[in-house]
Parts: sequence; C-alpha cells; structure tokens
Amino acid sequence: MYKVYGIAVTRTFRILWMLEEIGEPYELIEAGPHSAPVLALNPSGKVPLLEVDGTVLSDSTAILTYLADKHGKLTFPAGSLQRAKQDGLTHKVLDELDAVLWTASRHSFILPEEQRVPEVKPSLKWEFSRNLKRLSDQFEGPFLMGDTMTIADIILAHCLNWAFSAKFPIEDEKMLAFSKEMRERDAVRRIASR
Ligand SMILES: N[C@@H](CCC(=O)N[C@@H](CS)C(=O)NCC(=O)O)C(=O)O
Repeated sequence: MYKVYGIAVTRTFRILWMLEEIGEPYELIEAGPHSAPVLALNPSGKVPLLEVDGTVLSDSTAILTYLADKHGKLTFPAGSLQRAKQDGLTHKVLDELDAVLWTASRHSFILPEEQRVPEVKPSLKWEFSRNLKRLSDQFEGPFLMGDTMTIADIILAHCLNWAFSAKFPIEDEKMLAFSKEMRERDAVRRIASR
C-alpha cells in the first residue's frame, strides 16, 4: 500500500486527490513540514513524500507523474505528442501559478522573518491574475487537455484553492467555473470525509 507523508493543507492534497481519483489504497502519515518523520526521509523537510516498497519519492508533480504512468490513468502516454502538450501545461501551471503563490507564502511565513519582503505581495497578486487570464484564454474545457482530465488539472485546481485561501482574487469566470467543478468531484469529497 502507498504511504503518503504530509498534511492535507499542503501540496500533499494533490497526492491524496490523485490516489482517490485512481482508486488506489493508501495510508496517510500526518506529518508536517520539518517534522521528525519527514526529516528522517527528506533532509529538506519538505512534503509531500510517497513511500513505495521502501523507496521514498519527493515532489508532488514527480509523484503524480509516477502514479499516472504506473496506473495508466489521468495522463496521456509518455512519448506521445499529447503527453508533450500535457507536460507543457503542467509546467506552465507550476511556473506561472504555483511559483507565484509559493513566493507569496515564503514572504508571509516560510522565510526567516528578517528575510521577508511583504511589499512584494501586491505585485505577486497582479502577476497571478495576469497569468491566470492568459491560461484561461487558451482554456477550452472542460479540462486543460480538453475532454480528458489529467494530472495537470489536479495541480491547477489545487493552485486555485490555494489562491482562495491566500486571498489572491480570482475574477476569471472560466477559471472560477473549473475550480467549482473540480472541488465538487467525488474524490475530493472522499478526502474531506476521511
Ligand atoms: N515542488 C515541491 C515543493 C514542496 C514544498 O515546498 N512543500 C511545502 C509544503 S506545500 C513544504 O514542505 N515547505 C517547507 C519548506 O519550504 O521548508 C512539490 O511540489 O512537492
């Protein structure tokens, strides 16, 4: 059985969501960043981690990609042009949304206090809105890759939820509708009721 290390209020949620979507059993070891169980497996103290047959995997996107390829779900096959497009969208979401949100988090509560520059936050909010609008202009739906849901959608939907909780305004109607649809999926409800 897969062992997930992390807590749901972090990017760990992406892994729980994936495992619920593909119907694979897992055990969640609720351990926050820099907690003893996490540090024992990952010297950077970051979560999520996935333990598979004694091997520990890090990075949420790498873990989602591994699970998708292994189970042949929520991905186009490696080596296909559709997969190259899917990967491009995944990286776009990481570069243009995840990285902006993460910079805001670092300057709010991650970096040592004397290294934080809170004045950067309005600029990050502007950049997030601009990048989201660009993504939305390309988005035909219902998913990033059209009719097929992929791991890129899990990452995008997680970033939108993160933006809500970080008080980043989301005004784009298409992205608001996508976010609502994704939040209402059975897999998400199952995580909430665990
Ligand atoms: N790119 C990594 C980022 C992992 C990461 O930064 N996780 C956060 C929680 S969402 C963390 O553990 N932060 C602690 C730290 O930065 O020291 C991923 O997608 O898993």
